[in-house]
Parts: sequence; C-alpha cells; structure tokens
Amino acid sequence: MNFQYILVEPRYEQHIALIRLNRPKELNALCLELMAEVRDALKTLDADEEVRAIILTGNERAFAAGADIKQMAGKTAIDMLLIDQFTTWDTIKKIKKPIIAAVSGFALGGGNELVMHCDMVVASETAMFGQPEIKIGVMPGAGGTQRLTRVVGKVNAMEMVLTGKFITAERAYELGLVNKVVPVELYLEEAVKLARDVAQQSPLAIRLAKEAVLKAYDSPLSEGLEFERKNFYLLFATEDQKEGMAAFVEKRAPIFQGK
Ligand code: DAK
Repeated sequence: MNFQYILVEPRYEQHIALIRLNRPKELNALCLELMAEVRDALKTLDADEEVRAIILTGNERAFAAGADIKQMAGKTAIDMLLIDQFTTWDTIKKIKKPIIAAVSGFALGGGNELVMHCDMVVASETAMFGQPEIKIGVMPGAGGTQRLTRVVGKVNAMEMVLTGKFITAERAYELGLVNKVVPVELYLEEAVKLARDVAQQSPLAIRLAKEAVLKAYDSPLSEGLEFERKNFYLLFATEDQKEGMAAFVEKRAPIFQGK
C-alpha cells in the first residue's frame, strides 16, 4: 500500500496493522487527500483476514492538529457541501475491526474527532486534546459536539468546544477520553500491547462485540440490549465459541480461527 500522506504496515506484527499519519511539517493536518488515504487504508485492512487490530498513530509532536485550515480557508458553504467529507468519515465510522489510537502531542479539532472514531486510545503524557475550531470562527464538524459530549458530559464538552482550550492527557484520562496515559517513549508500545490483547481473541466475537458497544452510542437501552442479545446468540454458531469453551474446560489456551 503506497500512499503520499500516510505510512501503512499491514503486518506490523502478527494480526496487527499500523497506520501512521505522515505530514509532520504540517503537524499531520488532515487535508482531504490524507483523509481519503486513511479511509482507503482502513477499508483494505478491514478486508484483510490476517489483520485483527489496527493502530492509528501520528508522531511524537502531533497525532493531528485538525483539518487543514489552509485548504479550508477559501471554501464556500457549497464547496464544503459538494466535497462531502462525511462520506469519508462515515466509512471510517463503519470499520469493523478494532482501531486503537496511539496519541502523542496535538490531537485537535478533526484530530480529536478522528481519535474519537477509534475504539480505544493510548496517550503519551505529552498529548493535548482539544476542539479549537471556535478560535477560527467555526465549530466542530465531524462529531465533536456529539461524541465528545457523550464521553465527557455536557459541561466539559461545552468548556472545550466554547473556549477552544486544550486539555492534557491526564485530564483526558480523568474524563474518560483515553484508556491509558504513559511516558512518551512508551505510547506506541502500550498501544501494541493493547492490540495484542485484542488480537488474540476470536475475531468474530471481537467484531460483534465492537458493533454492540457502538450501538450503545445511538440507540435507547432496550434497543441496544436487543441488539446485544442477537449478536450473543450468533456467536454460538461459530467454531471459535466451541474452541473457546472447550479450551477453558481443558485448561489450555484457545486457538481462535475466526470461523
Ligand atoms: N491546518 C493547516 N496547517 C496547520 C494546522 C492545521 N490545522 N495546524 C498546524 N499547521 C501548520 C502551521 O501552519 C505551521 O506551518 P508553517 O507555518 O510552518 O508552514 C506548522 O503546521 C507548524 O505549526 P505551528 O508553527 O503553528 O506550531 P506551534 O507549535 O506554534 O503551534 C498548534 C501548534 C497546534 C497549537 C497550532 O499549529 C494550531 O493552533 N494549529 C491549528 C489547530 C486548529 O485550529 N485545529 C482545528 C482545525 S478545524 C469535517 C471534518 C473535520 C473538520 C471539520 C469538518 N467534516 C466531516 C465536515 C475539522 C475541522 C478542524 O479540525
């Protein structure tokens, strides 16, 4: 997979793929072309049977400092409508494999929204999260007002969105925006460890469980529970369920085949 703005390692480790945002001079600003590459890479990895978990990262200074302001600056409302970035973001939202964000430095605006499209987040102590769109006369446009509010609650989301101030990794941890904060030299390694823990499970169970957890975001409890129940039953049609339970009884480690 050859891209201009990202680096992709489909076999970073057994069952683990890695995507690195790679526009370092622009602090990984998410130009349209970069986002299209992220979308295409994720789609390819989602269809790759060898891959069971995907890590999305940037570099030490920046995960991503937001959408590319220079590219957006001259656009009209109609330009924005016709570009229709939502098709790209919606594709990312629908990726079935677990995505782990490994974040260091700035995760701002669309950068923070991209983090919130991931399923788990490992942050370095130097990470800074924010929705600073208000400072350039706009507001979040890729779910920042909605996902952030669901995660951190109304008053915290309001503070971030209305003041544009950044929060530290430690504060992001307190608010439930990230799973873990580690020293900067360890953030990628810790994300890989988390990916390993996921990748050794049954890929089918992982897929249906991810789907069910995401369902909790936008459905009433009764509907989510109904959905969960169906996915739960469905897993009893898999060989992995037989293997997982047999392995428990036989006191050995399971070998999941994704069947
Ligand atoms: N866009 C373009 N270039 C950027 C950038 C950005 N977001 N952020 C940084 N850069 C560039 C800088 O212009 C600079 O380039 P040169 O001047 O060297 O050519 C280089 O990266 C280094 O940045 P600084 O010199 O500014 O570095 P500092 O350490 O002094 O400051 C900073 C770092 C992150 C605090 C600062 O760069 C900054 O405030 N950046 C802008 C952050 C921001 O406002 N982000 C939100 C952008 S709006 C949507 C999807 C997504 C979005 C909207 C809609 N749809 C699906 C519809 C998202 C919108 C946004 O994210």
